[in-house]
Amino acid sequence: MSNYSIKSLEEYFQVYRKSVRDPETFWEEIAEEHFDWRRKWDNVLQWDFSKPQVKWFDGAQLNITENCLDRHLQIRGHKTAILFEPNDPQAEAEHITYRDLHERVCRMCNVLKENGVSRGDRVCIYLPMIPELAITVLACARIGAIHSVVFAGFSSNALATRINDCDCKIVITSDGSYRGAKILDLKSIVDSALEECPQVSHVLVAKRTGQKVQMKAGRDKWLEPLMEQAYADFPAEIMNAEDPLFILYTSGSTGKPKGMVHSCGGYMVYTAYTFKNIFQYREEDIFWCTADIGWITGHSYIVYGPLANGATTVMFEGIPTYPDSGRFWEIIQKHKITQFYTAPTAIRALAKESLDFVTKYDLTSLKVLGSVGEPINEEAWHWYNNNIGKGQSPVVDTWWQTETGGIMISPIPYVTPTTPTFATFPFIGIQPALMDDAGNEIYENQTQGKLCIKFPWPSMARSIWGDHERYKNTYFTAFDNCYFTGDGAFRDEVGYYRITGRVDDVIIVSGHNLGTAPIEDAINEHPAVAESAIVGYPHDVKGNALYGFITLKEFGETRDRDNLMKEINQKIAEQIGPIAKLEKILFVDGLPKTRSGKIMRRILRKIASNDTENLGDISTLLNPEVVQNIIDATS
Ligand code: 7RM
Repeated sequence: MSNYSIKSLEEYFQVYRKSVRDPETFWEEIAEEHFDWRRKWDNVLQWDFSKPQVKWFDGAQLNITENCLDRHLQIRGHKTAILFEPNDPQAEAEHITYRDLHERVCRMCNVLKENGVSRGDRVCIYLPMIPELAITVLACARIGAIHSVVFAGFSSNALATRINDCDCKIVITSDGSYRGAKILDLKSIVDSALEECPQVSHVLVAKRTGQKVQMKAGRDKWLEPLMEQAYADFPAEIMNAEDPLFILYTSGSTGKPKGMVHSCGGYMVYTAYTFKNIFQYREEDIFWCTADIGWITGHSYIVYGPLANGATTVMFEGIPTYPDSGRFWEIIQKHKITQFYTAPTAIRALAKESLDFVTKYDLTSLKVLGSVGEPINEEAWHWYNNNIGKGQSPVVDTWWQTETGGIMISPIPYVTPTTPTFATFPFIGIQPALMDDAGNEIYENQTQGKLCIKFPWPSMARSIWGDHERYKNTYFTAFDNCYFTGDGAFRDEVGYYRITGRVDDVIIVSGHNLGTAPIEDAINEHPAVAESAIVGYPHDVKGNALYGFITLKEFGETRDRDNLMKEINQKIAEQIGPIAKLEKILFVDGLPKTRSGKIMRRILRKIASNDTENLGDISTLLNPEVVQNIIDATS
C-alpha cells in the first residue's frame, strides 16, 4: 500500500482512516517522503481553533521553488514544465522546460531584487495568462516575497484596493492582454489604480501586445531588457514552513476583500498530494487546468501542485469561444491532454453549441475530467461525461475554496464511483461535519446542514492579511471549534456530499465569487441611487446571475431608466469589474426590511427566482406592503 498514490476504494478507506486517527504521523510520512526540506520540523501540527492558530511543520525550512524546480533538473530538466498555448490559434505554442523555467525564474528573482524586493515584501502581480505570470509568482516564492496576484479582469479600483490592503511597493504588469478578438489596456488600468497608491515605487511591464503605453519616468520599466541582462542563477531563500507564501483576495460579506494568507510548507504538501491523487497524475501526462492564475484554482493546480510533481502543466491565454466554440477541444487534441479541469459555467456555455464543435476532434487522450467552482448540475455533468469523456473518463467534481488552498471533497478517479452532482467523499485527511441551525453536529446521513471542517488540514489559510480578528469572526465563531465554510451540503446514505451552495451573502456567478456588499456599495455611489439590494437567481449558463433591486432618490425618478441602468452597470464595472454587472435591474419604491432595518434578501431572492407562491413569513417586516409592489413591478 502506498499512502501517496491511492489505487482502490479499499485503500482509500484505509488511508483515510489512518489520516483521521493519527493525522500527525500520516502527514509527517507524506511530507518526509515526497519533498525536499532544508531542515525538518520541530512539530508536525499545533492548533487551536479558538484563537484561531494553526501551524503545520513549524520549524521546518524549505523553499517551495526548490521542490517545484531545482529537484527536477537532474531527472527531468528537458521535460516541458509549462506548455503555453497562446490566444491566437495560429501562433506557436511554447514549451518551457524545467531547465528553462528554472533559469527564467532565477533571472526574474534578480530583476525583482534589483528593483528593491526582498523577503517578506508584498508584490502585486497583475498579468494576463502569459508565461511571465507563472515566472513572477515563482520568483517571488524563491525570494521569499509574498505574491498577491490580482486577476487581470479586475478594474483599477479593485486593483488599487488590493495593492493598498497589503501595502505593495511594486506591481508587475503587461502593456496589454489578448482575450479572444479583444485587446485590453492593462497598463492604463494599472496607471489609474496607482493614482490611489502613492507607495508604489516600481512598475515592471512585460511586453505582450506591443501597443503604445505611457511609461512614467523613474517608476516604470520594461521587463524584457532587465531579464536579458539579469544573472541566470539565484539561490533560493530558506523559508520557515509557516512563513506566508502568498496572499489571495476573495470577496466576503462586507465591502472589503479578504486577503487570505497561505503558508509555504503545508500548502506545498497538500496541493502536491491532492494533485497526484485527484488527477491520478502519471509522469507522461499533460495536465490542463483552464482557470486563470488570478484565482486559487490556478495557484494550486496550474502552478504549485503540478510543478511540485514534475508535471507538464498547460497555460492557456485565451477564451473557450475564440476563434470558435471548439477551441478547448482543439487544444485537447493538439496537446494530447490527459487531465482536463474546468468550471461548470464553461461546460454549460459550450454544451449550448453544436456538437460538431466537439466531434470534430480526437479526445481519446483524456483520462480524467475535473469540475470546480460551483455546483455542476446534472445536465452539464452528463453532457461532460458523455460527450467529452465518452463515458470513459471519470468526472471529478472537486469542492474547495480560496481559504482551503486545495481540494477538500472529491472523488478519486478510477477509485470512487461517481454520481452526478455529488462531490462524493472527503479527501484524505479532511474531516467534514454538517451542522444544524442550533450549532449541533448532525451525525445521521440523508440530511442537509451547514458544512464545516472539524480538524485542520495542511493548506488551510492561516489568516486574513492585517485582520486576524476578521479571520476568526468569519470562519471560527459560527460553530464551536470548527472551520465554517459558508456552504450548505447534503450527505446521502453512503456518506457522499453534495454541495448545495452558499448560505451567506456571496453569490457565485460563472464560477466567480461575488460578495453582494461591494456591488451594492458600487451602485450606491451613483448619485441617483438611494438604496440597493443584490440577490442571485438561477441562470442556465452562469449558474447564478445578479438581480438588483434599487430605490432612487427623488431627482433620480425623473431620469431615463435605460440610461440609469447602463450607468449603474458602468459604475459596477469600474469599481469591481465587468464580471459583477447586473443581469437584471428593477427600480422599486421600497425594499422589504426587518424592524431592525435589515433588508430581507430571502424575499427578494424568491421574487428574483419567480417563486412568489411561497414567500414564507413576512409578518416580521416593517413594510410588508412593498412586497406586493415589487411583485407587481416584475410582471
Ligand atoms: C476553488 C474555488 C469557493 C466557493 C465554495 C462553493 C463554490 C467550489 C464547488 C463549489 C459546488 C463544487 N474557490 N464551489 N467548488 N460548489 N461544487 N465542486 O472555487 O474561493 O473561488 O470559491 O465556490 O460555494 O465555497 S473559490
